[in-house]
Amino acid sequence: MQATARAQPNIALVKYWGKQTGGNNEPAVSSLSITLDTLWTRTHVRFDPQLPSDEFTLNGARDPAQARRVINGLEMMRNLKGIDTKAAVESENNFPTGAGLASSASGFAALVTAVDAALELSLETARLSSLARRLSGSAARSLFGGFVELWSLRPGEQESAAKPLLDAEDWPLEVVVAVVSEEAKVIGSTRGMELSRETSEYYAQWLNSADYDMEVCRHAVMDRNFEGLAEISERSCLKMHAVALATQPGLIYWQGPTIECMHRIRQLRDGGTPVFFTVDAGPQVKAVCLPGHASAVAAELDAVPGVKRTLITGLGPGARVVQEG
Ligand code: 2P0
Repeated sequence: MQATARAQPNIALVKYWGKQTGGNNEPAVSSLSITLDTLWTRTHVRFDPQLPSDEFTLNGARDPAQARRVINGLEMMRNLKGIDTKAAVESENNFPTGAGLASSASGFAALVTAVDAALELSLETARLSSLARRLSGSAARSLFGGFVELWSLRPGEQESAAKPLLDAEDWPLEVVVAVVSEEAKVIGSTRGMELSRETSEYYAQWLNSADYDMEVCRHAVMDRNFEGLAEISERSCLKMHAVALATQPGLIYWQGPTIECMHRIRQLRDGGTPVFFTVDAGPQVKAVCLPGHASAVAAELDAVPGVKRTLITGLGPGARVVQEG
């Protein structure tokens, strides 16, 4: 009744921003992401009849903010098994939570994978992706490695799940994360998306153009067309921020150095370096580049005033059970 799993965070190139209103945390738009390599969450789950209630620690400390969603995940999967046994969940990130890397994505992907093994449910990866999506939309994508698609619900489907598009080894892009600020964001993604749906004048156009962006992006990936990928990824990112900026109150996730990094990356690309930017619901900038260019890009971004440090990673595998304790 115990197991350990590892999962990596992912970065969306076509962004998820907005949920459907029917519940179940169904995304209102499709998204396409890359799963990272050297950054991971490791989660150990132990079901124990002696435990009076579920327990959750992150990096050795209780984390009440995340515990609610962890317990929701345990409940969903206990129901599938038809048991009521409580669990102790110990989770550890090898990357800083303030680095703007979605730790909820790797965290909930690792959780459902570990619980599946501990309860011997043997669910398909697509089913685990769907369960992870209910806990956090981006977590659905970290069940798979490399390039991953998460299409919003199609007519006739009950639940959306991510699916793999291309393995990491087949196009081993590199990612440089420029850390600009480690302060917590004022309005988190979940609330931000809700406010955008309710108030942003650009929200309807955002929904209408999402499937087209997905098609353009998936073709760029399948063709290993870096120029095409750069163009659609930056466009999706900037459109998502336009929707956020037009929300009431305006959601300004960028700091000054965020914009400086975006300009620097465009200058580098104009100068022949194969690199593009993407920015999520926070100030950090992620620079995606062709293999062999990450060190030079990191040096450039480290030199931008206001950048605190950079992290370099490649693309990696999906969530999996590991033997270590
Ligand atoms: C993404 N983000 O596609 C987008 C881009 C942030 C900006 O997925 O409410 O933590 O838990 O489903 O997954 C962050 O949102 O939101 C996110 P919930 P989640 O990566």
